[in-house]
Amino acid sequence: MNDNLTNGNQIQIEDDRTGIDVQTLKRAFSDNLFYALGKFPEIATKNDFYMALAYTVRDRLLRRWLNSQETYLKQDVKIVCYFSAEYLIGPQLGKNLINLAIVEQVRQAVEECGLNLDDLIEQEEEPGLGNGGLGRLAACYMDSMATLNIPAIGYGIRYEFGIFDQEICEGWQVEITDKWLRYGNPWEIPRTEATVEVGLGGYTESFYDENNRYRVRWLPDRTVKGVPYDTPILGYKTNTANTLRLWKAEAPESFNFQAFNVGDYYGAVNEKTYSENITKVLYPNDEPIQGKQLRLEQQFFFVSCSLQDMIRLHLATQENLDNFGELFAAQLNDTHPSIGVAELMRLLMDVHDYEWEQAWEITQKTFAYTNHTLLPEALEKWSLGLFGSLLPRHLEIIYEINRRFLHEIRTHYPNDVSKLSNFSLIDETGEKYVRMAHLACVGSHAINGVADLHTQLLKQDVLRGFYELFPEKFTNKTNGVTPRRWIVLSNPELTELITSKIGDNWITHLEELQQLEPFADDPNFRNAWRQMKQQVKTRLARRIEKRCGITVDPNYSLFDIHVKRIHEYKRQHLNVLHIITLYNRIKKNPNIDIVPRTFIFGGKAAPSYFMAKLIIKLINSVGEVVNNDPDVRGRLKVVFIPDYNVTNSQPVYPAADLSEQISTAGKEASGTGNMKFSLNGALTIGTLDGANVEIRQQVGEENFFLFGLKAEEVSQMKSQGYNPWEFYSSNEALREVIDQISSGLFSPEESNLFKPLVDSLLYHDEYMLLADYQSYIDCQDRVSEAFRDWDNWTRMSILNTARMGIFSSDRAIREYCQDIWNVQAVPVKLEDYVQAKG
Ligand code: OX2
Repeated sequence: MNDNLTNGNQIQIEDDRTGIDVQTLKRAFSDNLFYALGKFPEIATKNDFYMALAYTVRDRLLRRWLNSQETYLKQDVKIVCYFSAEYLIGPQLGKNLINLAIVEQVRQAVEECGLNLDDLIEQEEEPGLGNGGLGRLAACYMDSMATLNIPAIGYGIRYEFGIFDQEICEGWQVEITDKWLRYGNPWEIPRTEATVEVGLGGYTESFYDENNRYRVRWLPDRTVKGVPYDTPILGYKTNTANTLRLWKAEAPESFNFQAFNVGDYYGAVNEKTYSENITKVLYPNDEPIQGKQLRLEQQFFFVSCSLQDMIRLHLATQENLDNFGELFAAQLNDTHPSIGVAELMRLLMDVHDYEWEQAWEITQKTFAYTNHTLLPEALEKWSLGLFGSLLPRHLEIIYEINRRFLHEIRTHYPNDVSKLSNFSLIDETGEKYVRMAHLACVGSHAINGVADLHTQLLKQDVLRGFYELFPEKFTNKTNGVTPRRWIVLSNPELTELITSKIGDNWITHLEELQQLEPFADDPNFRNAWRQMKQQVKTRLARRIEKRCGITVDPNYSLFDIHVKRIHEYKRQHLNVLHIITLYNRIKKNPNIDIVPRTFIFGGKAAPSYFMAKLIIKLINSVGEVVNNDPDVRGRLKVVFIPDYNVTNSQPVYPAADLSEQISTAGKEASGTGNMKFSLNGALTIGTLDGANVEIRQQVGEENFFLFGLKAEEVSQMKSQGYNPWEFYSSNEALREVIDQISSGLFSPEESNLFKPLVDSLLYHDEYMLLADYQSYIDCQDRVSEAFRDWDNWTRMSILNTARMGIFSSDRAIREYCQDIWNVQAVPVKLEDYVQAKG
């Protein structure tokens, strides 16, 4: 018998429950199936097996998780608190197996039970708690912080329904509610003991305290309970496991009791529903959010819960909050959590008795703000009426912040009254609004953009005034992605090939991919690279066949991939104009020598974004015609992969030959999909936008397909009065394509179907597709020519991977730690847990 089991007061790192040899894993797996799920193998569903395996893996990271928390608590270390309304962490099982370095043992263990590991991994339903890039960035950063042993807590919202699932019916997007919690979530643990209360509505009153000091208190007319659900975020081959703490809203008991006492049972239940609505559903972005009271409630709810939680943690070891900003660095992931500035001020002054000046110093020291967009419609502002009725105390605090801030402005610019309205936290140009970006800028000690160009444009344009006022607050932090998920997990074939040449240190030191460069000239390596690419393309081709019923050719066809949210500025429809252009060339000359291409799209449109949904329909309609035209002979294929999410994206990035990054210059803040593609050896066709600029610098101009107007040319052309019609009338090929769309060639059953799209291009063309059309087509022709020379294409592909190392999220996190957070790594020791006696 195992000695550890008889040693009653110790739970060991590895024992019969947590060992990582095949036999122990097998035993733990069947134990979990029986004891946690109540099933025998004979009656278990695939999901039962998945759950049993998930628990088995979770058991093996709990030790690291608890030791990490204990280490942070005991050592007074500075902790990063990442405030984000969105996290797109993706499926957890595969990632945790890799980080624990137990993939092979577990594969064998489940095989010996007659199961297949990949099938079980596929079974997991991912938490879709985000819209796109911003939420996925938060997830990559959580992974990197854990891997780098940076103490961190990710704070956010546990939406009951995440981003909708997308189905495609007759070419249209249909939204289905995302019931991700339906079968339970084995990765989270509720921590009901850390529940907090959050107030909403009501009024404020002033009073004099026992020391005769003027004070204000907030008397909310509702309170909601915030219950934390924790998910461990384990780093790669390290003992650090940080916490993702997501808050769920619940009704406070007291409400129910009151109502029960007066016999109002239904009223009580109603109140409960009302409270729980706060964390019911994620707002799909890209639609104006203004006026959505529930959205403001969500933001305030999770921020208040999180700040109260931090204060509780702090006071567990510290006497007071004087050094709060020395022990916490709170990063605002866009303006969504920026109400935190006012809430921390309130907590410090109204609850913990601080005076304004000291509270303000602590607040500014604590917060830093990341901006993720230049699009004016995405800059958050809340009407004063809504804001004041929900958060009366916070509005007062914001007024006071503003009063003091505008006083500084007056001293700084004594002769310029226009500055006051430009800087004010309150927009008074029409209906009055609170400007959340201004609040974030004033309340933070650091402000950053997410790519070089984006930060430059922030300084010149959107946040120009703030940059002039406090230039020292501004830095750039170019985004990054985690190589653990986006190479090791998504692309095992590439992982193996790289590791066979340069070892596996690149997984945590991505710059080491540079060592691949010399192999670009080695014909054997190029051969191996090409075979590897063929293999992953075949893998994707099989999925496409299964999911969409479309046969594509992984061997000779160029995989041209455009996956991301559907938005006019991202210009999926420019890609469509190219497809139709190629189609027309074939129709005119069916024997034309053309490089075969498979156009693969994926992405969700916000449910109320009419134009984006019409673009999805256009892609599918063009596909219908092109895919079924005998003249095409399979040389062009158009595929729309439904329900693009983290899970479905993982097989996509590795299979790309060409990555479409074709947003209008100046519109995409950074992009991160662009990085995932190029890291996996795709070549990019792109504009000088977002991080494309830096990607091109890194991989070399000769290994990047550049086209289109530059950001300053875009604004110049706009200011000179851009007329899309001129491009239409002077370009025959373009005119033909546009006319075909408007004549109903792709919508025979309803010839006017795409009229809104065509009209928008011909008469406004906000995103300058027509201006960039010819340059795009010419560039695509260069791509096709280049693809004919497979050997050189492969060389370029290798060089892309080899030179992309700086786009690791590890690099980004190191920069945040040094320049903004002033946080150090804290190694965690694995220790047996000795139970307290008695
Ligand atoms: C996105 C940006 O659009 C994208 O360019 C960027 O890569 C990503 O954030 C991560 O920084 N919502 N999503 C974004 O910005 C906002 C606002």
